[in-house]
Amino acid sequence: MLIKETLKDEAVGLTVKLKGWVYRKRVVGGKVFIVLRDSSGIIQCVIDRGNVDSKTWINAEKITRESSCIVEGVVRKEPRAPTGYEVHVFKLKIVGLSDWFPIRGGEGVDYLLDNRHLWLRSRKLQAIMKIKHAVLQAGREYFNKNGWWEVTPPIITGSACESGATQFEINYFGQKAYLSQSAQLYLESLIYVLDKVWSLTPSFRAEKSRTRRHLAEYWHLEAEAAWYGMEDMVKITEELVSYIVRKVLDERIEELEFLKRNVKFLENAKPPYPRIRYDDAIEILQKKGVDVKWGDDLGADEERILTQEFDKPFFITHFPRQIKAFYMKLDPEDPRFVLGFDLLAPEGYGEIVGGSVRENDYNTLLKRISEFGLNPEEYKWYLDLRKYGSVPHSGFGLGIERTVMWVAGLDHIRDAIPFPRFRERLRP
Ligand code: NSS
Repeated sequence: MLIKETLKDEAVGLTVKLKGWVYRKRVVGGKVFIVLRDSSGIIQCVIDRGNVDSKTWINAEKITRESSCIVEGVVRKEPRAPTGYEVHVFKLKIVGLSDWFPIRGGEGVDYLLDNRHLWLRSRKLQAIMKIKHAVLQAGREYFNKNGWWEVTPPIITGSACESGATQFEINYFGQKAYLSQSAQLYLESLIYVLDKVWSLTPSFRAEKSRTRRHLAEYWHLEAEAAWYGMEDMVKITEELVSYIVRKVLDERIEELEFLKRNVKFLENAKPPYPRIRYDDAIEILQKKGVDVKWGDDLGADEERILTQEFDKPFFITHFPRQIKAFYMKLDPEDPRFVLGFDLLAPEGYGEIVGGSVRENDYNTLLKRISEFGLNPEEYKWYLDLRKYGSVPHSGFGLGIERTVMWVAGLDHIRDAIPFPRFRERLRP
């Protein structure tokens, strides 16, 4: 039986057997109070010396925080208990007696990261992991319901997708290879077989600086479709994101409340999302006195300022070609720009999705590869796709942890993943 099943009036009077861990312990007179936790919740358990056999009483006195145990008792209503109900215990069995638990409350960020394998047990991280579960399920569901094929691109790659500066190089049987930054190039090959494809994979970025929104390893939800133009893909993006938000609101409201998340902006995240061009973004920033000029890339600070203008997610489109990747299609109406789009989450969060129309002309793509100083040899296979039945197409990538960070209202991306990877931190 799970704890949450005992937290209701119908359970009162029932004899239950619960398996879990000691979240808190208190001894008052002849009674031991344990707050027991499992994946579903917490409940107070009372062991009264006068009502239990000596073995259970010895166990109650001995048991420590984070010990695993099996409790048997009767459920009672108790308004003073943390979750309104408690178990009057008649039997307590210790399964794994815990050493003195090194996390007591009030520890600093680095200490908690060093003890991440234990800190995961906190109710905060538990709530976030449940929200992440809903985000992942929603992504799956959205694509499945709408006729997209799930595919499994490789993680070890021979051709970079995004900036060379953030590539993790690996030794592949004596050859240079990379950990994937994005499945995109492979998804592009797969649309020739399946029209509309998506994947969920880890992506790797050797980000040199430590920021609140960059991980070295993150989960990437990507989609790619033949025949789709800019407008089509922007639409899919807003449908997907609003579907994710809706599912989290429907299924994980308790966790959002536990995290004290103000859900006003989430409730508001229904399509259509506003669209501005890069040029408009620069103008807004300059009007607000930000020191940016046309052609600058928009960083976290600029994005945060832009988000103040919107009360829901919004798109920035049509970026200058030199600040975006080689594969983006040049705008036929003005080739200084690419047909690319970013989706920014409100409330200061900023970019959660990056997408574009892809260059589908062989010669233009070859030129762009050279323009970016990349080696056409590495991209021969990718260029082939423009030789054998080339097709207009587009796609995007959504950062799962960036999305969780926004939806759950976190101030740092590290808590959106159980074991965050940064430069200078590899264990646990
Ligand atoms: O670099 S992106 O903006 N775009 C791509 O990788 C495309 N090749 C995706 C595609 O079109 N299939 O990354 C996409 C998203 C971005 O919007 C973030 O939400 C997330 O991936 N992202 C990250 N999350 C966490 N940490 C890091 N370092 C990171 N980099 C990107």
